[in-house]
Amino acid sequence: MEKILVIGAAGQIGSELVIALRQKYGNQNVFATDIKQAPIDVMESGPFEILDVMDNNRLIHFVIRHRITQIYHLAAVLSGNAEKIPLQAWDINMKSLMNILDLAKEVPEVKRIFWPSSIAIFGPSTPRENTPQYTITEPNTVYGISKLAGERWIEYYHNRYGVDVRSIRYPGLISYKTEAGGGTTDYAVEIFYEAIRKGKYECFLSEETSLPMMFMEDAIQATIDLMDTDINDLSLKSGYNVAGISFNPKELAEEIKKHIPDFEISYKPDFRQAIAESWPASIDDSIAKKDWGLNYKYDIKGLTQVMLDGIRNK
Ligand code: AKB
Repeated sequence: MEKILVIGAAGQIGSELVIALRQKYGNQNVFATDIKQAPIDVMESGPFEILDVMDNNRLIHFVIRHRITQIYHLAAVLSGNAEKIPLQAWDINMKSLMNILDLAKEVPEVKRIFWPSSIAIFGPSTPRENTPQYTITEPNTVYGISKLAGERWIEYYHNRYGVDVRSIRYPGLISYKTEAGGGTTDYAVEIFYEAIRKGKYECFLSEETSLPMMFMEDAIQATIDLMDTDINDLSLKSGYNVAGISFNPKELAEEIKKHIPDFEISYKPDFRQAIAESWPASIDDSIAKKDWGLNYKYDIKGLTQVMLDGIRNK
């Protein structure tokens, strides 16, 4: 029987992944942890504990005590926030990953790990359209550097110690349950809240800045599908390109206007504009489709409808 540890259960991905994993593996078999309180349903539908992934001793004890077999390590400082505290962000993003990798090497019961990578591993010298899986990767953000280094480390641990770590290069993730924090793609979440609260939004990216995005339900399904795949079918031992759908702030605003005709958007690009311009506008995800059957349910129209309904219901 699988016993699953989710680190970062209060975050944007974690708060939805915990619920999906509990539906699949049973509430009592999915241990949600974070350094802060998580949404009520995460804390009440199964075990929840405050746990700091940087505290190696407690982490190992936790894993042994609960006979953990799979770890989803989702805690990270995202791109925008990381630029404000570069060394601290590097430390948190890398040390936490190394703690998990070393633990998996030492504790044979831990059979499989998920660690998110990001489109941030690409940089200004990467081809921006239909970015291939293998291409130039020269990130110029601390977050991107840490994700690229992480990808190299997970492959190294696989080849050297047989540790099974799986990873997706997530595009921007769009969801309404837990607000994202500190990312460059977060405009695509904030815009919906502001559209409903104020009827207008001042965007920190310029109108033509296209980025790949994905609705959270599709991201959760992709994560679970990748983790369910037989390792022999996975041709990559690092992060898989995942495309989602590409659009720019102007196109998203047009879609919102179909539901809220008076919605107004204005543009005031800040430091995140340069980060966005260094990332792909669209992605080639053919290897993920071939290896583990990646597919999507949501386009820009579908996710706009669900975001507006979801935030209104909240
Ligand atoms: C960010 O904007 O930092 C993240 C990401 C693309 O990894 N959403």
